[in-house]
Amino acid sequence: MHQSSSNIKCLIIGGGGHAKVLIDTISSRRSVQIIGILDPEKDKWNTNILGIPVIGDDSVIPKLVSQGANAFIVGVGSTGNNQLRRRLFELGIQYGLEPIKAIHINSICSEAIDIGPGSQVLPGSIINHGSTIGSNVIINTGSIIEHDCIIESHSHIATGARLCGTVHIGENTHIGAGATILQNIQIGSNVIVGAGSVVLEDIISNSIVAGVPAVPIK
Ligand code: JB3
Repeated sequence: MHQSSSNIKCLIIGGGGHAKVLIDTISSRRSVQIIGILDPEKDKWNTNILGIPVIGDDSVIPKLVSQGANAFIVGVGSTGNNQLRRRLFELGIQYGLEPIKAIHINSICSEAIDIGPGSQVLPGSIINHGSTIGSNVIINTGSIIEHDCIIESHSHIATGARLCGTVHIGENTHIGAGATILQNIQIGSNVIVGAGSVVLEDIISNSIVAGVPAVPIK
């Protein structure tokens, strides 16, 4: 595991499966030093994940800040539960940490896009011209965000999902693995789109849809 000597000393909040992909992603750029992982599971404390120590739970953040930690990223993927990811993002901000972006060196990002703080663009994903990504968004492995899409904060585009051109996704929304959203579709906030769904019509906020074509299931 490469350890950068960067002045950006980053904590990863959450130490499960997603955190491993995130460590690979951050390490691919070598511009950030990851100094530790925080996780409430005591059996992980004093172990390490890909060479990064698991230091304790979130209550140790103030001590780590006093020791030089100055940045963070949410390491929890939490499929379908973006409220937890949102809460952890707000926690890092409260403690005065800077949210870093994690953009894998083997992702393909147009130069004409905006990516907000704390957002994650994982290996093999593509973001095309004119798209805007909010804060604390996950663009997971191998997903495709076509031209002129808007993805609002705390949303998660899961592995292999595809957004065609000019799709709008609201806050805290989860687009399941392998789902396809056709062009110009508007999806609200707090929506879950089931894995493998094909979305042909707009979806209102606070709903769960699934299937081919996707229909409301709750
Ligand atoms: O499908 C893919 C490619 N990735 C999935 C990802 C999107 O979601 C992955 O396979 C998993 O389904 C899931 O990954 P995640 O979120 O890392 O899940 P898990 O492996 O269960 O780890 C979550 C970790 O977050 C656990 O170690 C929890 O203890 C920790 N956690 C939960 N609440 C927390 C908190 N950590 C901190 N620091 N604070 C919390 O409040």
